[in-house]
Order: sequence, then structure tokens, then C-alpha cells
Amino acid sequence: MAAQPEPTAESLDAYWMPFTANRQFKGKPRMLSRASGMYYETPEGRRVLDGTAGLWCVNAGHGRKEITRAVAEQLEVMDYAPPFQMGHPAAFELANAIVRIAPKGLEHVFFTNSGSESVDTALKIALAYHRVKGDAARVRLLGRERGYHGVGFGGISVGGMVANRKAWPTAMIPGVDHLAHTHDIKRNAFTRGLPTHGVELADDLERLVALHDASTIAAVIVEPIAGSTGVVLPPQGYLKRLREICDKYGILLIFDEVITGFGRTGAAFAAQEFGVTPDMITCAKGLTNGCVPMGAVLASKKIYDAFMQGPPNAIELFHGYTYSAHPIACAAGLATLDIYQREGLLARAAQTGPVFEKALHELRGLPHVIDIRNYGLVGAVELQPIAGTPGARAFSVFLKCFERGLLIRTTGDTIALSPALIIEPKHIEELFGVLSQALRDSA
Ligand code: PXG
Repeated sequence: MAAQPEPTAESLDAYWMPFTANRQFKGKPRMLSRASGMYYETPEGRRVLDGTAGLWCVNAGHGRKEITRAVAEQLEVMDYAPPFQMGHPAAFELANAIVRIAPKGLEHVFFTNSGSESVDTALKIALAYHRVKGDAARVRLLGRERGYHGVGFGGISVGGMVANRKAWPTAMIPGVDHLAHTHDIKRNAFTRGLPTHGVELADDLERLVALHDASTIAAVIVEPIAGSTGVVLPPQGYLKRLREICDKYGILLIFDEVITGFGRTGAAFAAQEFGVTPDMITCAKGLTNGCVPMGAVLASKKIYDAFMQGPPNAIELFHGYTYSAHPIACAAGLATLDIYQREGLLARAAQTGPVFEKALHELRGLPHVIDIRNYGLVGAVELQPIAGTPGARAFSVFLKCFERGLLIRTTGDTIALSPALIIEPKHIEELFGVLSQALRDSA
């Protein structure tokens, strides 16, 4: 490929970049222009090992030809079909393919275009479900501190990020409350796998039931493993306990599996890995290997059946997107699930996980490392913040890694790693070689 011209300050001005320090970036841009397997390439031709599967989404690795072909073919055959009152075969095929790998009992799929839309869709389904059942007083939605559920108004409301509450204090939807988070370095630092301490934090749901009364609560939404707020793992037994309390009070349980879905933990969904079946799962990202935007809500038979009543010509759920089940996204999704199946990728994290875990925990003892956490192919290294400038220490490690050919992700002072499921021991060695040097150099 011909060398591309150097970007100028002017050429970078128009694009308002998301979740990005725009001025910092535009002063010293970090561009990616090609990708294949485990690597990106920069416009100058530098190889960069992708330690984050794009943004937790390219689970089968970059540049999968099967997906390219499926998408190109679908574009040729039919570019678009309206999803309202009309259907196309790939939409039904993909829904069936997702149900085949989903936890037993989750038998229906509603398509969206992102994780944020999946979350808002699931919350709306939860509210409408109780209404169609004649339980319209169940209007409260419960999330958790440090939760991240995307950027829609519903998602930021049930989410527990202070930055959202500071920027949009009056935009939160009413009737929302939050469980305590489960991050507890004092008791659980450097645990391998699920934290030993903290199952009792699930009882915080009992506190909220005692405060609001179960008859007003529609649903609880949690990430089985939270990613965006610094990789927070569920203590052993915690999710099971949440499920029990939800069952006791008729509250729906929603797992937000936007990052844990499609093999990240060693099973298709974290729900299966942790042996807890929610009433709904929200997903996106890995569904299409990140190639085409698409999300989905998986719903139980109980929920779907509750809606399938009333006049046969009536629209049962007044909700949907112009691009729900977009044919191109469906083609990408089908090709992606096919790769996951054929290559056994949905279980791969369980096999590679121990190699990854060992290399990750060898970073213990390096400067400023105050905790290391992992599960499947998720890893986190938490650093002691620099007093007065939270996030600065991890960001400087991020910059050093990128200079040396490794892409990591940082949130606050936590470094998050989520490599593609195709990662091999040689990549693991390269990844931690660069990261440990960057940590040493940042001392
Ligand atoms: N729920 C969860 C659990 C997520 O992790 C979303 C919803 C929103 O998805 P969309 O597709 O609307 O972005 C996410 C997104 C990070 C990071 O660095 C993670 C996400 C997005 C951006 C950065 O961990 N996850």
C-alpha cells in the first residue's frame, strides 16, 4: 500500500473522537491502518500486537476472510431489508444460531446495533414485561456501582460511573437504585480467578428490596465481569446468590454480557461459565467479531411468551431499530459464529487462560502494581494512582506500550487486557514482555 500522507492538525480537526482526549490525540496521533490475526499495523508500517481484541470485540482475530466473503456476498444479493413487518432468512438463521449456543431457557433474540442499544432494549422489555403481566407497579430498575452499561439514558442511569452522574446529573431516568460494587482489593488483591471474599455483597439486593419493596422492582442488571470500570470480578457464589434473591421476589435478572459474551470467559456466555441463568442477556461486540455493528438481547421463553397475547394483529413490543437484524450484520454474525464453532473458540479461553494467568501474575512486584486480576482471557493490572492525577500513571504505560508495539486499554489506573481468543503462547510472551518493560520504565 502506498504511504499515506502525514496527518496535519487541520485534517484531524473535524472528527470529534469518542471517549478520547481529543487535544492530546490530535497533538500526537496514534493511527492504525491495517489488521490481520493478532496484529494491527500503523500507517508507517509498524506492527502492533492487539492486546485488547480491538475493544473486546474481535474475538476470532482480525481479517477473517470467511466474514469478508459472507458480507460481500450478502451485499451483492440484498443490501437492506426493512425489519418491521418484514423478514429475511439470515435474521431467523442468526437468531437460531445464537439460541443454540445460549444458556438453556433463553430462546428468543431481539436485534440491536450496539451494546448501548441492547441495554436500553432489555430495560424496556423488563418494564413492559411486568406491565403485560398486569404488574405495572414494578417500575424500578436496579444497577450496581461501578457498572457500565453503555451510553444511552437508560444505560447511564443503571450504570454506576461518577463521570456520567457529574456530566448529566438531571438526565438519569427516575426510579433507579444501585447495589454496592464488589471491588475489594483489601481482601482480594492478587487473587487468581474469582475473588474468595464478597459473596455477602449480593445481600445488598435484600437491602434495596427492604427499602423500595419488591412490588416496585422490575429488574436488576449487572455485568458478570465488569470491564470498563476496571475489570471487577464477581466473588465466588455472588451471582448465584443474586439469582436466588431475584427469584424470591419475582425480580428479573439481566446479565450485561457485552464484553463477556462469545467466549471471553471460556464458555459462550459467562452465564454458562458461572452456572447462573439470567432472564435476559445483552450482548454485542463479539457477535460479529466487531466487523459490523450489531447487538442483541436474549430473552427467556417466559418473557417472550408473556408478550405473545392479545389481538393477533397487534404489535406486541413497540420497539425496534431501522437497522435491527441488518442483513449485512446478520451475514457477519453467521460467519462469525461459524468460525467460533469450527475452531472451538468459545471454549478456548479455558485452555489458554492458565498460560495467560501465569504470565500476567508474574507482573506482581513491578513498580506501582497494587493488584492483578484475571478470568479466562480477561486480565487487569491495577496501578497506584499518582496523587492528584488519577489515570495518568496507567495512561503513560499505555503510551509506552503503543510506542513499543503493543495495544492495551486503560481505564482509570487499571490496565485491561482482553486479547483475541486465538492468542497463542508466543503472543502471550510478547505481550507481557512489552508490558513488563513499560511498567519498569514508568517507575
Ligand atoms: N455494556 C457493557 C458491559 C459494555 O462493556 C456497553 C454496554 C456498550 O456497548 P456499545 O457497543 O454501545 O459501546 C459496553 C461497551 C473498555 C470499553 O475499555 C468497553 C466498552 C466500550 C468502550 C470501552 O473497557 N464496552
